[in-house]
Amino acid sequence: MKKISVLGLGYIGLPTSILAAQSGYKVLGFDVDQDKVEKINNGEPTILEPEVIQRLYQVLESKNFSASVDLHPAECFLIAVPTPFEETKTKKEDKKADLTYVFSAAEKVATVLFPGNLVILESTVPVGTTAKLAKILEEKSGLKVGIDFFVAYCPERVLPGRIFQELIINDRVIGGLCQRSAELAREFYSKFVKGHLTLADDKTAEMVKLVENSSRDVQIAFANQLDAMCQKIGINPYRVIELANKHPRVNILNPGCGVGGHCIAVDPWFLIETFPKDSELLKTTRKINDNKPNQVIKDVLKKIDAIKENGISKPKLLVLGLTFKADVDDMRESPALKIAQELKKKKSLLELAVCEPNVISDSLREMGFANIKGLFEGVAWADLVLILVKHKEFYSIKELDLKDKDIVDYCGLLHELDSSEFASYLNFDLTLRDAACSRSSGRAG
Ligand code: SAJ
Repeated sequence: MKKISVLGLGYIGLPTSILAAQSGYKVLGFDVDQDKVEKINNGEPTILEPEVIQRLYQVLESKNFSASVDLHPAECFLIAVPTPFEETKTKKEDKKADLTYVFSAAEKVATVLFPGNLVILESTVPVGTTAKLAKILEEKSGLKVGIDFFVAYCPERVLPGRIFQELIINDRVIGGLCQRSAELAREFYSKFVKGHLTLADDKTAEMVKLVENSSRDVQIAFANQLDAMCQKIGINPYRVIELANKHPRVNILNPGCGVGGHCIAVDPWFLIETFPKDSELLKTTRKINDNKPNQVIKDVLKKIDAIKENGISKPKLLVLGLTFKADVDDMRESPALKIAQELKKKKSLLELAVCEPNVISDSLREMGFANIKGLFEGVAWADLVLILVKHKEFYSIKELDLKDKDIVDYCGLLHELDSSEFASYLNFDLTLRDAACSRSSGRAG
C-alpha cells in the first residue's frame, strides 16, 4: 500500500493524514470544505493542536500530502467524518446518530473503488454501521466485499491536546469484516502506530469504542453523585475519592461541572439507540451528567444570596475556565460555558467577569462576555470566585490573597493545592473542617 486517501480533515483525519504521510505514504486528504482544503494546502492547520503546524509544513514540503475537494483512486481509503446527532430529534430520549456523512463518504469512495482496495472507517458509529457501509460500497461499485475489496473498522482513542503522541503510542482495535480486511488494516497502521494492534470483528470493534466512552460517562456520573452526597453532609468529595482510591481495586474519577466535548456525552446515546431496553444505567448516567451544570448554577445563586445577606448588594462573580476541559481551547458543548452564559443573564443579581487563558479575548467578546479579566486582576476584583476548569494557569491562585473571598471549586483545584499534611488533618478535625467549608462551600478541603 502506497497511496492513501483520507476523507474528512478534522481533528482525527488531518493528524492521521499527516502521520501517515510522515511515515512514507502518499496521502491525499479529501474534504468537502473548499476553504479548509485551501488553508491546509497553504500550511495553515484548521485545528489547534500541539505539533500540527510543524508536521503539516513538513509533509507539504515533502509532497507526501496534499488536500483536495476531489477524491481520486487510492489503495486505502480512511473515513474520519463526524457523526453528530440527527438534527430533527429534539427529545432527549430520542437522540440518534446522524450517519449522513459516513454514508455519503462511502458513496464517494464507491466511485473510485478498485479491486484490492481497503476501506477503513474511524468515525464513532452505532454497532452494525461498518457492515452497512460495506453494503453501500458493494451496491454502488458492483464489487464484492471480502473478495474484491476489504473493509475494517478502527476507532480512534486520542485525547485532544495529545493527538499526535496518542496516535502513535495508543493500542488500537481493528475490526475486520473478514480476516483479510483486518490484516490489511493492521498492515496500514503498523507503519506509524507503535501501540499494539489487536484484530477483532467489525461489531466487536464498534462496541469497544462505544463502551470505552460510555464507561467513562458512568464513572463520572458516579463521581458527580458522590459529590452531591458529600456536599449534603459538609465533607470534601475530592478527599473521599482520594482516600477511596487508595484501595487497590478502586479508581473513582473526579466530579466536575458537567461532561462536555463531542465524545463522552454523545457516544452512550449510540448504545441507547441500539439497545433501548438494556441501557437504563446509561440513560440515568446521561441525565445526571447533563443536569450537573444546572446544579452548579443553583448552588452559585444560593451563594450569591448569602453574600447579599452579608451586605454586598451586587456581588462580583469571577468565573475561572470556560472550555470543556482543562488546557484545551475547545468550548463546544462546554458545561462551563453553559454555566457562565446562564449566570451572565442574572444581571440584576450579580456582576460577572470571566477568565479563560486558552481563548482570545475577541472570541470571548463575540460570545457576549464583556468583562474579561486575568487571574490576578480578576481574583482581586471578585467577591465570589467560581472555579470550573482546572487550567494549569489557575494553579497560581495559591499565590493570591484569598482571605476575604468566597470560592466555589467544581473541579478539585483547591483540593490539589491543599493536599498537604495539614489538609489531610482537616478531615479529622471538625472545627477546622467547618472553617474550611464556610470559606469555600465545603469544597476547598
Ligand atoms: N470529566 C469529568 N471528570 C473526570 C474526567 C472528565 O468531569 O474525571 C469531564 C471533562 O471535564 C470533560 C468530559 O468529562 O468535560 C470529557 O473529557 P475526557 O477527558 O474524559 O474525554 P474527551 O471527550 O476529551 O476524550 C474521550 C476519551 N475517551 C476516554 O477517555 C474513554 C478519548 O480517549 C477518546 O478518544 C475521545 O473521548 C473520543 O474521541 O472518543
